[in-house]
Amino acid sequence: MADLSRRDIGKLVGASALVGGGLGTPAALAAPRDQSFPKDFVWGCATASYQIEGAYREDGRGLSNWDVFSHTPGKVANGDTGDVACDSYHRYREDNQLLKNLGARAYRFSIAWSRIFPEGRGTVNQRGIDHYNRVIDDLLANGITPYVTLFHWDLPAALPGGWQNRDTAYAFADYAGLMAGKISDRVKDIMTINEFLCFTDLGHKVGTKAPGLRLGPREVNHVRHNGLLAHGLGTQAVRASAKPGTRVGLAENAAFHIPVIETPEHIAAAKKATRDANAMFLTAVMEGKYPDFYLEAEGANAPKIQSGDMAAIGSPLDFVAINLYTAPYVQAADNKAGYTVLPPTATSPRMASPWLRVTPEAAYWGIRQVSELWNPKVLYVSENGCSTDDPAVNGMVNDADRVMYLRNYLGQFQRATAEGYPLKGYFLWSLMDNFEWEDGYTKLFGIHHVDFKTQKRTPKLSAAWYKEVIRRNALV
Ligand code: GBH
Repeated sequence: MADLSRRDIGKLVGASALVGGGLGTPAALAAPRDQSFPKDFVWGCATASYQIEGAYREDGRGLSNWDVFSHTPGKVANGDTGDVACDSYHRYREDNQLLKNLGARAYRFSIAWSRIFPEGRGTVNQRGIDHYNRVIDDLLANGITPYVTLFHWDLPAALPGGWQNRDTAYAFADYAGLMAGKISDRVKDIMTINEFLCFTDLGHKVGTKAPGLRLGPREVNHVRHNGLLAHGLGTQAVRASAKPGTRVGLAENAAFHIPVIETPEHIAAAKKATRDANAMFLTAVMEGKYPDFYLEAEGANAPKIQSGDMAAIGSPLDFVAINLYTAPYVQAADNKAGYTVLPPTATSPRMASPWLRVTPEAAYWGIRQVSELWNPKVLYVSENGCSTDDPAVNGMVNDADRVMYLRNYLGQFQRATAEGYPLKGYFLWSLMDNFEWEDGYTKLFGIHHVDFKTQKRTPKLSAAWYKEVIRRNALV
């Protein structure tokens, strides 16, 4: 339908150009393209515990691997830590008001596992549970729906061997089951795990994230498998202990690919590239097995799979949530894989974080590829946003670059909804400037500026823009 009307507009524009010599505005051209989102689209913002909470030794919280990592000299820019961060542990009411002022319907935040189980497993710290109950109750009192992530990288430091130890997956399941039992009377959407690649590969192979190791391929594959197993056992545990009607999913930064030209051969090549690139993560979760090509390529280094593992990992999900930032272009090719991934060039536009290339079409193709490959019932964008350098101009934080970025990505998400893909909501990363992992406070993703000396929050230009998008339920 949308295509037809666009074609009609094209005809009209062509005709009027012939007749009118290009002067004046044809009526069809003046009519704005419908850029609205589906009714009941869930507009929200996202954060994560270690990046915003601070209060790292308060109310019985145990240390996490990110406390250890950020306190190790040389690991994080400027020696920054999350000891205080945005102090949201104490200021959550104020943060919830920021959401309310935006008109946001939902908030995605994560629970710090080590506040609940200071030792990772065993003794429960009731004060940790009380804290999140207060956060949830305050959100609900303000008409904001909580979406809770159970693990966003802050692993209890006390767990022996961390993710190298298979037992950590079982510890996660205990924690997931406990929390689901405590919050599912009020929280209906639970995400097990955020982004496998970051705590597996970047933590254990590249070493830029906690715990900062550089292990060999066999050990890395075991870490990946333990991460997937945690998701699978965690999903089962949530289902076993949550109130009926609780929905379970995960938040994954799947690797997507943009076809260089929108023709059937490049579209098919890009889709295959996406299934291949996620073989050890989302593909395994959605298909309940590692693709054969992956196991063959890894050979003796392939993960050791025990009976029941893949059934747990492939547990059916109620929704799939995608953290979507950037993706490369892909071209069909006459080689074994059937495609070539095009490397970015020196002039590829990027935001403040060097890895964050501006590729808005990734938004549309990401949603379409997940839908076509695995047909999930419901999709969310659990994160999308960017880092910018935000000078204050006339008392306003000028992040027009962020508005440019968001407008372009949202346009592509809108296309996906208009074509009928089941995208039900969008969580902007991030509600406010926060601790950006190994970049510390040098890369800022917030639509609210945070003065880390005074903890004052100030809406940026992008917050005003996002508020208007939410108000209209349409791209502005
Ligand atoms: C998300 O990860 C995280 O969930 C969130 O906590 C974070 O604050 C946000 O994005 C912004 O970064 O130079 O090759 O090591 C985003 C996906 C994938 C982005 C890994 C950084 C490292 C690139 N991340 N990537 S590399």
